[in-house]
Amino acid sequence: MEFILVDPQARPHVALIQLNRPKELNALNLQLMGELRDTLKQLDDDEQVRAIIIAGNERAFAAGADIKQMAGKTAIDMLNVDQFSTWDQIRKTKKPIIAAVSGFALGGGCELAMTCDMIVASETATFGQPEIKIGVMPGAGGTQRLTRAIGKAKAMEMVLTGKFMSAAEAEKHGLINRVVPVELYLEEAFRLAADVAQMSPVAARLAKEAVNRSFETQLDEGLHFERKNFYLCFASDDQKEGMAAFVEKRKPDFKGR
Ligand code: DAK
Repeated sequence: MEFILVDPQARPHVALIQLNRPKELNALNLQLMGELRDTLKQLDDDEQVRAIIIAGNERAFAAGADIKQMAGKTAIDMLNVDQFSTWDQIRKTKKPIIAAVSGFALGGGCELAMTCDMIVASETATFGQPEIKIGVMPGAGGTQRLTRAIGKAKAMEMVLTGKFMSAAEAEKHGLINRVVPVELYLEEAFRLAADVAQMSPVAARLAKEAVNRSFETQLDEGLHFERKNFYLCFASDDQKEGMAAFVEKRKPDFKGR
């Protein structure tokens, strides 16, 4: 891996992926995205991993897709590269993913954070979809996920003017989970990941699937999907363990079975 650092057991059951192109503010070139896709697939298949954190560095989570790499491309070049398979792989990751964002999360960087399941930000985090300023528009979910997260008016303003949103505003509008001082943001992401990693991995997977389904279906169908996943939890040893532990007044020991 050239542009990504991976620690599969940064904390018990928690993996850390760090985007690592600091000089380019972690601009997401095709190689980096390919490495991220392959790493997520590996971690998703690793039974020891129960939660994944994606972070950049203090100055930048990611300042967007690599403009220098895209500048000369034609529509057919973009089509043939089929970057969407990479983004789809990220979206299909079954384990919970937390974005730990400090500094710039712009364009594809903001979209990457929004593709994750939760976002912990430092006070210096800045979110934006500034593609309009370079003559294009969001291409990896920005118009859809941002709108669902913060509503039409604010999303429209960000997408049409390229204006950035501070971490405090992003928290106020429900784009992110929480804001903490910059020296604590990674630790806070680890804390949240550890909370998730203590739970049943089976239940976490099924619950993540069900929450995500709510973005794609009518209420009726979503409730039906939720119910099926709820029943499926009862096929797991973890359900037996979780409920037995409650009755016996002890901590559950979930195995992901
Ligand atoms: N691409 C390439 N290089 C970048 C970059 C980017 N997005 N952002 C920053 N850099 C590079 C700069 O060129 C500079 O490199 P040198 O000139 O030193 O070689 C270095 O990082 C430091 O940046 P600055 O000198 O500009 O630093 P400043 O602090 O002055 O400014 C900034 C920071 C973040 C405000 C500024 O760098 C900036 O505006 N960056 C561009 C932000 C942007 O427009 N992002 C959106 C890009 S378009 C798709 C999926 C995704 C996408 C499209 C399609 N498919 C699935 C099909 C996404 C598109 C985008 O993200």
